[in-house]
Amino acid sequence: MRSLDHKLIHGFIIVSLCCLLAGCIPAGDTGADSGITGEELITVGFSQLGAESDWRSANTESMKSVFTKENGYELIFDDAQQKQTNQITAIRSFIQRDVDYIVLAPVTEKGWDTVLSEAKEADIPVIIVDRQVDVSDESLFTCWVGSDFELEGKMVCMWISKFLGRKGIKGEDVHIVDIQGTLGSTAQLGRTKGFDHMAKLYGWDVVAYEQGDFTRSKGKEAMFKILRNYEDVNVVYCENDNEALGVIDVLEASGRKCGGDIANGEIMVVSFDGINKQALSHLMTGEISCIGECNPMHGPRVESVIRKLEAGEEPYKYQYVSEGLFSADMSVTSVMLGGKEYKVTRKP
Ligand code: GYE
Repeated sequence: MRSLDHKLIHGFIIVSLCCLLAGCIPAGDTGADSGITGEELITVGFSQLGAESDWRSANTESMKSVFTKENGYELIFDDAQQKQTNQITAIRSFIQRDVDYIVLAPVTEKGWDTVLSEAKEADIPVIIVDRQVDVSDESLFTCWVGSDFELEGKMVCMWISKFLGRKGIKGEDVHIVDIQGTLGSTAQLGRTKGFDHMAKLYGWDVVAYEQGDFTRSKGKEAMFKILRNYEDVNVVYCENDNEALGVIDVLEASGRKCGGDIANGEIMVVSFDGINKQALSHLMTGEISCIGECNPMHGPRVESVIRKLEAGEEPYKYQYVSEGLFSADMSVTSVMLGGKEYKVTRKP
């Protein structure tokens, strides 16, 4: 009996020593499936606002492909289905789980102060991606990565003006509608602001604003309403490609032709993104005249921010992605804004 005890104690000491020397890896966390050994995974909680468009799906994909175990990350992904309350709940659960970083793609700009203060109190850095947050204290988030939506809007409008100008069409003969994205989102606010600014500058007749919510179905509804209520619309400014697809469905079903020859009765459709395959094929055939590029591939950009933070460096607070225009018609090859030239290319 005594010698058995002895053996057990002996064995225990040997196992403990081996364990100490090996760095004592707790059971179930051997690093075997993490692809990296000896290093802990960085946990990232990502609150994605929804899945309303092809842009959004590409954006989600970009994030998921970067934040993998092989790359050293544990990603907790949450799809908020267009509801800010769901995003707030997700952020609170990330805080509870004590993630290393929170990444937020906010549905709209306002209403983030409280939950972001909670993240700050918990000492978790928050990286905002795509749309922005409108908070009273900018220290509530570490930095933001995304597009300049107002600039995108201005670029598309300048393209319209140059393109129609070459055909001898005057500003007052442009009867344009704006099919807006999700109201209160930075993409909508910026693209509408850019539109308003340029419409005024060129003396366009702004016939109506309708809500399109960045979706094909809402784009359809909006265009139905416009056709019912207004006769002379000749340009449709859609705040994304999915809306444009809905608009084209309705226009074609009503026997109208989509295209840039508005002097001969065509209706010109322009939009934003350049991701959806059908929209790109419409671009090639001219049903969509121009698309303002919007780049969704933010995964690597957010990751490089995290790398910087891990290295103790400070990332730039606002990181804008540079973008251009797409059109199959090459009569306009670039637009100039704020002293900078933005190129028009045939394809993304
Ligand atoms: O243009 C649209 C999406 O916020 C940039 O949201 C994003 C916009 C994008 O639904 O397709």
